[in-house]
Amino acid sequence: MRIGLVGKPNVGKSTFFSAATLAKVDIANYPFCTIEANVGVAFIAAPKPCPCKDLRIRLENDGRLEPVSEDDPRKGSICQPRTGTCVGHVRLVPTFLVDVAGLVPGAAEGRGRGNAFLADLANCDALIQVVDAAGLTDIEGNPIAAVSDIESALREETSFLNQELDSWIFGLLEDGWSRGSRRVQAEGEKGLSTYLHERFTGLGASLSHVLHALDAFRNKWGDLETPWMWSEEKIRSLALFLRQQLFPIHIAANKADSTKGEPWLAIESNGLVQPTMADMELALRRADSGGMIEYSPGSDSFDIADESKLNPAQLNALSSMKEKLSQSGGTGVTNLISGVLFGALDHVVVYPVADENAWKDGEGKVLPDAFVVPNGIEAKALAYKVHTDLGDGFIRAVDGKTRRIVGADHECRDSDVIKIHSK
Ligand SMILES: Nc1nc2c(ncn2[C@@H]2O[C@H](COP(=O)(O)OP(=O)(O)OP(=O)(O)O)[C@@H](O)[C@H]2O)c(=O)[nH]1
Ligand SMILES: [Mg+2]
Repeated sequence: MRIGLVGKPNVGKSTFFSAATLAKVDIANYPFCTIEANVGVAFIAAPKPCPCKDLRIRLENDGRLEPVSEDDPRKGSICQPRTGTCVGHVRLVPTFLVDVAGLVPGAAEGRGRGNAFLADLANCDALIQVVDAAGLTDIEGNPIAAVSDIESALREETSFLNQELDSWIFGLLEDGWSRGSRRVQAEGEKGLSTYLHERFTGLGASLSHVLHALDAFRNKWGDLETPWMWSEEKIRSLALFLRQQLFPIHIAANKADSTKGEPWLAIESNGLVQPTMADMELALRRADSGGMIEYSPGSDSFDIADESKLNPAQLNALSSMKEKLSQSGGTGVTNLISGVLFGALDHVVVYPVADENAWKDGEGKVLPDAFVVPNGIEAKALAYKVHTDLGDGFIRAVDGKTRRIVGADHECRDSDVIKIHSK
């Protein structure tokens, strides 16, 4: 999973990126050795408890495990994650975050990083546009006193990314239009969907994206016949419907600590809209890493470790952060990422194991792997995610919770434990 952060300069993309990818020391030991400079890993809590909770209950009932002790640093978790951590059965799973700098008007016409910028966006599974909801910067990112009409500024800012994407998609459509039209002449409507699917697979288009876009288009324009006669306006409108399918854009209405009212309510978006306080998230995570406070990302509060070690200025800063945090129900940073991943993208966490009874891998590690996959992924497709050989040699799978033998088309659900048998 790869989530791209995009937005005009100075809105707080890098702050959001650093805050979300700042891992505590004990989770920094992850095996992504070579990642690009602007790519980081954010650890996000799985929506459901780690199955090590069920395993613990089973072992305790069998008298093979003592109940959790008061001072257990892992608060009962007994899994051994290869990546991320699990404390109190809250399993943290990795997701890639990309800081995609370089949003300038005219990218589709080649301005700034031009098509390279747009191609970076297309490589992401989802996009979060960071906007400055406090209106402290102009459209080029220069600091200003505060815009007079923040609502319309925000609408303009968010529609401008959409327009860039629309023009880019329109360019790609126009480019091959006569070929696409010929296929409609030969094959009818199906020719159009097949053509669009092929044309846009590079941008992550599935056939279902294309069919949804064509449905919306049909609602507006009626039939889909004679595309060789379509006006530019009509083709641009198809580009828009395709963009809505291919690039839902989620909004981080950042600097929410300094806004007047709730200007993000004015934003029109086909994705999530979440007020965020990226620099507070960064400060809290740093203070937590430094041992000054105890803060878990996503929480609306934190505990000060030892007040006697802090000076009055530090105590003041912490108490004002605490107030803002409880007012807004958290900084919004992890909530947004988790909302995109598990809500909007409808992904779930599945735990492949080699032993369906003990829930261990071949080396005896308990529930070492947690895969973030589309909800309902079929067992065989899951096998391919684990290893190509496992997919190629797939025979059957076993649901670790029910111990039922299931076939290649068995749909996996959130927090399932799956054993795959393969040749
Ligand atoms: N008040 C407030 N300021 C913030 C917040 N997040 C970031 N900032 C400030 O906004 C400024 C820009 O932050 P960056 O993270 O560098 O912004 P950017 O979008 O990466 O900017 P470019 O890399 O130039 O495109 C910095 O001064 C941050 O401290 C926030 O939640 N609230
Ligand atoms: Mg930056």
